[in-house]
Amino acid sequence: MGRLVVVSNRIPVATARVGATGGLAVALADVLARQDALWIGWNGDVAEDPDPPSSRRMRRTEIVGFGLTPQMHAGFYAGFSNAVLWPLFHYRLGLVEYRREDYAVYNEVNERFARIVRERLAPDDTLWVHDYHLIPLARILRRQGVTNRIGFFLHIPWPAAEVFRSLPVHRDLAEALAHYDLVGFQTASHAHQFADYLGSGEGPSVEAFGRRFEIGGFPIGIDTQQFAEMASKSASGEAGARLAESTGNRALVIGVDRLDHSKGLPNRIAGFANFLARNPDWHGRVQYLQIAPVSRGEVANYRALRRELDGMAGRLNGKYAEFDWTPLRYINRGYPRKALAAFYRQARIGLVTPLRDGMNLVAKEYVAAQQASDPGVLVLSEFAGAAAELSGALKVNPYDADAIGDAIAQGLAMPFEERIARWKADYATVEANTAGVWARGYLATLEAARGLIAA
Ligand code: GDG
Repeated sequence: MGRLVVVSNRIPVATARVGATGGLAVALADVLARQDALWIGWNGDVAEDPDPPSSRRMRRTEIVGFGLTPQMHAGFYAGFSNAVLWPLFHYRLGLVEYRREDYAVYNEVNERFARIVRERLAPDDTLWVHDYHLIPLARILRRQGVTNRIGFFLHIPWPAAEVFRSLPVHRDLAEALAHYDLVGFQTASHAHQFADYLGSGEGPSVEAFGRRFEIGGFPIGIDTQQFAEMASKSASGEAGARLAESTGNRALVIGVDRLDHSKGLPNRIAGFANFLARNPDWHGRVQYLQIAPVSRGEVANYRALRRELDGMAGRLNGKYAEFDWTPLRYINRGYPRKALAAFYRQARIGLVTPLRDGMNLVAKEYVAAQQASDPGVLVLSEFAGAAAELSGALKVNPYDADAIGDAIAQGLAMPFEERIARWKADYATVEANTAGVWARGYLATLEAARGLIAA
């Protein structure tokens, strides 16, 4: 059996104790434990004379990382990936900053990825390419004669056809995707929107640009059991105990998100303000903790978002705080996973209201972390991929601050039996559809995909 070759923008970050952290490393842990693998990606280094590829081992996986020049980083990462594809695919067209030169650099950096992959590829290896940074990779490899099975998984949403068409290079990018054997999305609805753009019929097998390939929805999960155990064990740990002490008898509402435009943070703070305005009886009895570690600080409009949120948080507390109560604790720092798990478990309400999200793992982590005998309530955006699976959550339109305020009030007042019933349904889903199930399901489909060239 050949190796699994994972290609992603970033390679996992090594830490002394846990081996690797980072969403994808956690999601792939199960399949990486079962077979020899190679993982190729950017190591985070940006320099005029960047790091050449170098390799280290993480158990059965060889990890090859390399650096980028400032010019590559600007065009490929900050430019086309995060100032065009990310906002466009999350329906934030006003934030798109398209430049033809950035698309050229995006393709050049993909050529560099392809070179590094090809130098290490064996004939029976299976490639699994991750996310919007690397859409052109298979096309480059195919042009160089690579015939290996190649799969792609998009972690972010695929937009409606009309929205995708607003991208000047939409056709070229879609054509690039046709060079994979399997193009996976988080939900059936994203796959459907891609098929709609292609005009190719529903799938799973589609024909476009003279090629036949497969598409499908593969909802990503978490390691539910492990997360639940971590939440239960760390509940009485130092961070959990400190939070409990400082919260006292107040009902905790929690949000955990990278500081990102897609996460709907301004709308969420407006929703909480709305809840306070309409529910004076809750003043002094509720505590909203919003953890929002800064991300992509190098992209200009992320700095503007940060300023906006600083202002909103300050105004909310200025208006409602008392000498002994701060309604919102807004924090731009990250915490260890263990601490997060303990925090989720204490929260009566998990607030997950992205404007749009591929999946949203925080929603699943919140469900996994709850105490079975006294679970909290998940308030979830109907535009997160997770909404298709988590039928027990209170669904909200994240653009509607009134609805967010209402859902917080409803969640806080929810009768015990209803809380249990909703949580049970969601826990069963999250327990059945783990990260391991996702990865194995995707790879089995890729294995079976024919990937025949149509013409
Ligand atoms: C993309 C897609 C899709 C957050 N703050 C801290 C921290 N986190 C962890 C969370 C969670 C992860 O980061 C965030 O995952 P999400 O799924 O919520 O969102 P994205 O980062 O946007 O991920 C998304 C995902 O890819 C997977 O396919 O679900 O739709 O956008 O695990 O817990 N972790 C720690 N400290 C923090 O302060 N340790």
